[in-house]
Amino acid sequence: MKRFLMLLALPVLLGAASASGTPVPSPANVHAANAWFRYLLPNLPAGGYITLTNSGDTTTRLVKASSPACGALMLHKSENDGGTSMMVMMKSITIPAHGQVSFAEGGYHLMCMQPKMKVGDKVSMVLGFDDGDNLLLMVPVYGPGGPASQ
Ligand SMILES: [Cu+2]
Repeated sequence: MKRFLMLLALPVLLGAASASGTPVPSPANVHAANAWFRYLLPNLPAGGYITLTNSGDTTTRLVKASSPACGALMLHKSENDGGTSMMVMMKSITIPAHGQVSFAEGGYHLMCMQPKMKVGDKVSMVLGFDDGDNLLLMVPVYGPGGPASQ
């Protein structure tokens, strides 16, 4: 219910901000590009990939992610520990001022635990930052081969 309310509230907030005539600071000056989910099977988590660019003068942190198509949506990092590949849950992911962080295989990724999606869908996702800002995205869903296979 909380997630549903947040999605509803976002367009209202954006509308109010632009109506006031003041420039709308994009959330934490963070811009997202090349977001996509890799959907495999209904009972397997779907990986989420994205590039986040911080055009601002201050460091920001991604602290949460949610999507109605995912159940839980977690921040993960793949790590290689002495030849064993494993995933670590991240409390936050830092995006340096004037810096960029790419989520990709073998590194940071989003983990969509109970995917309710299919290849060809676009699903909504909200990224939350440590200053309280949210970024609402529509994310395309691809199969195992990713965007290059489409
Ligand atoms: Cu993971």
